[in-house]
Amino acid sequence: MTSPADNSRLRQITDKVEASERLTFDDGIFLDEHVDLLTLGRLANIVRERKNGNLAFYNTNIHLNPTNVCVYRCVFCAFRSDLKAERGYTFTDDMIRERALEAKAAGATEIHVVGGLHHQKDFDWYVNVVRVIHETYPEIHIKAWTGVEINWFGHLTKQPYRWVLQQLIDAGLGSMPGGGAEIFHPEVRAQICEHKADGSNWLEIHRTAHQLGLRSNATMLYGHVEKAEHRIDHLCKLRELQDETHGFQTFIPLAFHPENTKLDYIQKPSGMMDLKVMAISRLMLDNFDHIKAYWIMLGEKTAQVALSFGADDLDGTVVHELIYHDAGAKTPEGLTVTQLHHLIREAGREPVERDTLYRRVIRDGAKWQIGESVLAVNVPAATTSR
Ligand code: V47
Ligand code: SF4
Repeated sequence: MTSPADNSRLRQITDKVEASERLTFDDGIFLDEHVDLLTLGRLANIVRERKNGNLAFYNTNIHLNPTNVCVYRCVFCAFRSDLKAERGYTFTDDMIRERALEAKAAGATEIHVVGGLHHQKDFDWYVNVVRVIHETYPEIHIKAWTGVEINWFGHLTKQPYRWVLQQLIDAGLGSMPGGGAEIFHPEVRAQICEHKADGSNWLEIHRTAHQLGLRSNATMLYGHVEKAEHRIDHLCKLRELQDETHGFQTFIPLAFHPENTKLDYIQKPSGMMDLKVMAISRLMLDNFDHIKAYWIMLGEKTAQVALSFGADDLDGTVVHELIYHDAGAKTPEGLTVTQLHHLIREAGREPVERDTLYRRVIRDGAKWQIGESVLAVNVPAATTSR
């Protein structure tokens, strides 16, 4: 970036960031197309430290993907299976119980549940997954079913989203994960996942969840066929809904992993792109408290650096991850708390274990209890400001 016009534009944007003013769609495009990575990182770090000081959050969690059988054929997905394929699997109640007991023994505070949309399972089967976990380990927070799954349940039951969500809440649902958002723009959705819930359905489902008192996360899948304008449009749509409901907790940019997918001719996003998307997300989503560097997807090294490029959360111990590992992720399937602490401390941040709702976890081995909200705590000043 060398022209005087570009320099003056960057000055205006820097002034806005320093004054906590909102960036426009055009500012986002300018940042994406004209600003170098270190400048993006410096700006994003201002917002990151303003919101979360020097803290970096993680949780003790476990994943459950109860089936990989899916009626949809998203071209970026290596996880799904056809109904009759040999690799298709579906958990029984006993297997679900076993996973919940494993979570209990590990002292997990959260179970993250997502899967395929099985051709032959009715809505009660999905409600039952939540109920079995809840009955086996009532203390665990169940973060389950993406907007795409809720949309499918609406289709199965012919009932409104509000009704579907209420049944799941009654069975023990605690919040919703952010998956299924991909890229909202119809031009992109038509190329990568044309049949599943569209962007407006996804947003409507999260709006309804927030109105019912559920918190949820949001994601964006990048590094495939989308362009800067689609990514910035996606972020602006999330920001608009957050203005209305304040129900989103965390935003998670998800880097596309091409291996074993129909898009395997596309190169995996570079470390430069991962950090750029992280930083721009932090800058555009001024009303989101947290930005997550999902280490499973980024790799531990990039996730660690991302803690200075806008991110304040690494997700968790994550045992039994399949979606990224089926798509070629080389990261381990889980990290210990000691390893997470080491990653965070080496990055110059202070590790804090949180629960799904961003309250401090007070822990004695596998025994734990919930403390106050992390944002209610005096956020310590960072020493790493650049
Ligand atoms: O919606 C699927 C993505 C998502 C691939 O809420 C892929 O805390 C890259 O949403 N390459 C599911 N991405 C995972 C998800 C998530 C992950 C971590 C934390 C949270 C949270 C949510 O994974 C899907 C899709 O966007 N995905 N296949 C792939 N080959
Ligand atoms: Fe099915 Fe989800 Fe994979 Fe799409 S991303 S094919 S909905 S499992």
